[in-house]
Formats: sequence, structure tokens, C-alpha cells
Amino acid sequence: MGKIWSLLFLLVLIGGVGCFLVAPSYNLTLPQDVSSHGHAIDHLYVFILVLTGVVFVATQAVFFWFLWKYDAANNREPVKYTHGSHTLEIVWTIIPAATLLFIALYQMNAWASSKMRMPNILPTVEVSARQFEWRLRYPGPDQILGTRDDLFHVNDLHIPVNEEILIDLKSQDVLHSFFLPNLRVKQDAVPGMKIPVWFKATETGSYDIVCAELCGWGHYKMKGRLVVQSRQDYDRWLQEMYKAQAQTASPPASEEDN
Ligand SMILES: [Cu+2]
Repeated sequence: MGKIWSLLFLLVLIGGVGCFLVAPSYNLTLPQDVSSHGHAIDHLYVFILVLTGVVFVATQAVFFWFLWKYDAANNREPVKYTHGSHTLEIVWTIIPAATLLFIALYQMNAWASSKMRMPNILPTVEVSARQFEWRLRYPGPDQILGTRDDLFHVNDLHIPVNEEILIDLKSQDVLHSFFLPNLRVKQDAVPGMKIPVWFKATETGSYDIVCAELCGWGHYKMKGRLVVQSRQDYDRWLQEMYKAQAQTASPPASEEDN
């Protein structure tokens, strides 16, 4: 009976590794990266995945082998107990500590470029999260955010391709998280704070905006669209939006878009 149990644990090992091997052919790995900094983040992801993968395989294999070898049915000798090993404890403390320290240093540049080295440009758009939508505020023709000619829009974020984008991220109610899976961008929106978020999209197209923080009953539907356009298309879109907004007496800030 013990042997069957040990085979079950071997199955966990085979199944776990197997999942990762077949995942790419079913498109179950990371979504397509269309950002300038994404490769650094993906590299860290894969690095840590391999590291933890090797440890997983090793521990599962040892686990299986011990269950197999020391099956109670075949081992009639009394169990021998040991009481601690100072050397072993030092070794298994130092190895994880050194590994974590290495990761902390190794990831510093990726972190700094996506969270610390803010580009010195004017904000492209203000994104204000609320239950359960993304309120967008673009600077008007005067190019300055926060003035009377600003453009208001909901859930449909347009940006130009291959240009540095700076977003002022806010929340109007509770904690939300602004997540652009294809751009490897994820940032909490915190009530009372204006948090800068920057990135550069490298391919035109339509991508998801998702809320990555359980923010209430309608969290699941807090989904927006990121449209990456050429500079010309983006400018044209802005002009059309300016025109449409000018025609209505009040800004369409309360429109529902879902
Ligand atoms: Cu939310």
C-alpha cells in the first residue's frame, strides 16, 4: 500500500512538470508583451520560475524516493531518531537567505526602471478608478491637465505607440489596481493619492485593462480597453473627442460604458 502512495507523489512531480511543458502549445503562458520594459520583467519571472522549479523537482523526487524506500511493509527495523544538526540548520538557512538576497539585488534595475525612474514629461492622461469603471481625463487643446477644456471619457484608454506615456493614477473610492497584462504594468490605485505610472507600448492594437484588486461586488466587470494607435490615429481620435464633447453642454463624465 505504501508503494502506491509513493507513486501518487511521483505523479505530482510528473504532472507539475508536464503542465509547464505543454502550457506553451496551448497558449497558457504569459500574454503577448507589447511594452519596452516587459522583457526585463518576463526575464525575472522565468528566472524565478526555473529556480523554484528546480527546487520543486528535487524535493518531490526526494520525497518520492523516501516514501518508496522506507515503505512500512518492507522495513521492520526500529526507527532511528536523531536530535538536530547544527551544521545542517546553518546550511539550510544560509542557502535560502543567499538566494533571496541575490534576487533582491538582481531585480533592482527592472524595479527602478518601471517604478522609480519617472520620465520628465507632462501626464498623458489621468486615470481615476471607481466602483466599477475607469474614468479618464485627457488634457484639452491647451495640453494642460486639470483645466476647463479637459476631455472626459470612460473605460476606453487611447495612447500613441512608441511614446513614453505618463499616467496620473487615482481612486475615487476604494483600493483598485490598474493592470495592463500586455504591458506588464500593475499599480494599485489608492484613495487620496496620485500615483504616477509610466510605460511605452511598442505595438498598435487593442488590449485589456483589468482591475487586479477585489474592490467590491462589481469587480469582475471593471474591465476597460487600451487602444494603442499610431500618432496620426491618436491625434485624429483626440480631435474627434474634443469635437463631440464641445457639442454637448456638459462633459459626458457620467456616461455608463459597459
Ligand atoms: Cu476595481
